Amino acid sequence: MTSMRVAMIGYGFMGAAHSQGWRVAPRFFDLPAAPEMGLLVGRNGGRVAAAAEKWGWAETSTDWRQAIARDDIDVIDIVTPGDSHAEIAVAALEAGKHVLCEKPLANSVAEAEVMAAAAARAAEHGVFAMVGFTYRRVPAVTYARQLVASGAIGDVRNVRAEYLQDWLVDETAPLAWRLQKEHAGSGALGDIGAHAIDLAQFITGQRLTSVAGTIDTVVAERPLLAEGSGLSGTAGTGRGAVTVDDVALFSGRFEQGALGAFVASRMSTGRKNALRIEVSGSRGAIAFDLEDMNALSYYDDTAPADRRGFTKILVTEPEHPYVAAWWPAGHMLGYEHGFAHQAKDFVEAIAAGTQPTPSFADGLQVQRVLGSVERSSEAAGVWTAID
Ligand code: SOE
Repeated sequence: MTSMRVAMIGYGFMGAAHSQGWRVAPRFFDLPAAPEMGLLVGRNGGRVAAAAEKWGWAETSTDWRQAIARDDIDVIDIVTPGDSHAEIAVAALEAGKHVLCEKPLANSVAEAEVMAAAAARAAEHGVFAMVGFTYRRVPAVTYARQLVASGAIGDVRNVRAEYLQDWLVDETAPLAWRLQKEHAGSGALGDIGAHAIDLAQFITGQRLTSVAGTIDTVVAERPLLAEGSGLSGTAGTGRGAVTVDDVALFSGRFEQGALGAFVASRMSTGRKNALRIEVSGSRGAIAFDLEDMNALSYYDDTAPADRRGFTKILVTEPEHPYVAAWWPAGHMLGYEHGFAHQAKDFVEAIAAGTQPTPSFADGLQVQRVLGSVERSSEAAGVWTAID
């Protein structure tokens, strides 16, 4: 079997999740090529060495350009903050490396356009890029898309999608990079709202064509970060401005006419990682909640009236997407399995010489939705077309 040697740039929270995906996927799925955890890259040599030791990467480097220049690297996996996605991804694609890039694709529509153009050029030479909207690979979510496509809920009439977290309710939580526009691009909107947008479009099979919304920063200033990254850390001395949104609310119009209501919030007290979606159709409905991720609720409006009601389907049967590779029926899967499914799907597509999904063009389209929500908010919530 051929091997596919991966260099991962970045080693924070998403680095741990991707490492788990690369490690586990070839052990549970029969893959056409074996992903190898070749090289872990980060700016701090000591820290990157410790992360590589912990997660099982063979080598380390402090220079992503050297990683891209190496002949023995096939895949560049980007798990850095959004401010470096474009530069790394474009350089990697131009060097002939396949790319997996964390979401949102970029910090702006302009950057995402450059990335999607580079991906389109590379694809002509059999070099492919994918953006990591991992929740598509939660079995219940993939199954929800299959149900909707099979006509089980009829025509989509209405969508409600929300991604709720509460890690910023605490006003003393420090100013991590996710709260700084120059690093993260946007706040709740881009970080978690992007997932809700992707999920809504993925499950319905329809794109949003226009949006109207408002974004809000609830806590305008926070203590500077002394130590830590990602979602947590210890506060140091001094304070700094929060330059991204804490909450984003918007309406969206889908291409076949249905309206959607979206919420992305890091201020939803008590909600830790609640990515929820409900799709109501002319013959039924489906509902999913990431905090109960092994289940999908299904309502069949064609059932006899005295037997109607949301049925909680445990998506843990071997017939369900991805599940057969894991445990016997009813033995639950968790957050990290999505990253193994992502690695599996990526390797399979690359080995077959086909475009993995979601592509950078898909990532660009989500970025355009995010940009349109921001423009709508600046224009007092006016309906704004997605370019
Ligand atoms: C933080 O809000 C975060 O880690 C996101 O960045 C991830 O995309 C999401 O999966 C979990 O929450």
